[in-house]
Amino acid sequence: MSIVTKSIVNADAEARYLSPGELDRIKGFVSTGEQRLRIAQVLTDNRERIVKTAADQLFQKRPDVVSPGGNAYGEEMTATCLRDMDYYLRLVTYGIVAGDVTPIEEIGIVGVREMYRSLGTSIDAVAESVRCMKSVATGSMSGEDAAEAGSYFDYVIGAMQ
Ligand SMILES: CCC1=C(C)/C(=C/C2=NC(=C\c3[nH]c(/C=C4\NC(=O)[C@H](C)[C@H]4CC)c(C)c3CCC(=O)O)/C(CCC(=O)O)=C2C)NC1=O
Repeated sequence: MSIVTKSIVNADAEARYLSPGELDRIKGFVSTGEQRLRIAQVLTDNRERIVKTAADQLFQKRPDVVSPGGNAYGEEMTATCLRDMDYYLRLVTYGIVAGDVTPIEEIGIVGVREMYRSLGTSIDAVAESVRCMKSVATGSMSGEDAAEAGSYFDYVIGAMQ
C-alpha cells in the first residue's frame, strides 16, 4: 500500500481528515515521485545486465553454490537462481515506486526463511546476491539516486539476516 492509500485508510477508520503529519508525509512522497520513478525505470531497463553481472559476482564469491552438490548447480538450477534474483530486483522496483517497503515485505520476505530452508538454499547466499545487485545497480547512479535505491536493497538484505 502506498503512503497515500495507507493514510486514507487510517484517517477514514477514525472518520477524520488527514492530519498535518499525514499530509506532510504525502508531500514528501509526492516531491520524491519523479526521482523514484526515474530510478525504477533505470532498474527496469537494465534488469538483465544487473542480474547477470551480479550473478557472476555472486558465483565468484560463493563458488560452492554452483559447484557439484551446490543448490544452484547445473544449468537449470542456475537459471532458477537468476530468476529469484530477478524476482527480488522486480520487488525492489515496486518498493521504490510505492515509496514503501510493504510490497517487498508482503511478496518476498514473509516466510522467505522457511521457504529457502525447505529448498536447501543458503539464505546468506541469496542476501549476498541482493548485495551484488545493489552494487551493480547503484554503481552508475548519482549519489542521491544511489542512496534512495540502495535503501530498498538494504531492506531486503537486512530482512534476510
Ligand atoms: C516473487 C516471490 C517469489 C520468490 C522469492 C520465489 C522463490 C523461489 N525460489 C525457488 C527455488 C530456487 N531458488 C534458487 C536460488 C538460489 N540457489 C542458490 O544457491 C543461490 C544462492 C540462489 C540464487 C541467488 C534455486 C537454485 C531454486 C531451485 C531449488 C530446487 O529446485 O531444488 C522456489 C521453489 C519453486 C521453484 O523452483 O520455482 C521458489 C518458490 N518464488 C516466488 O514467487
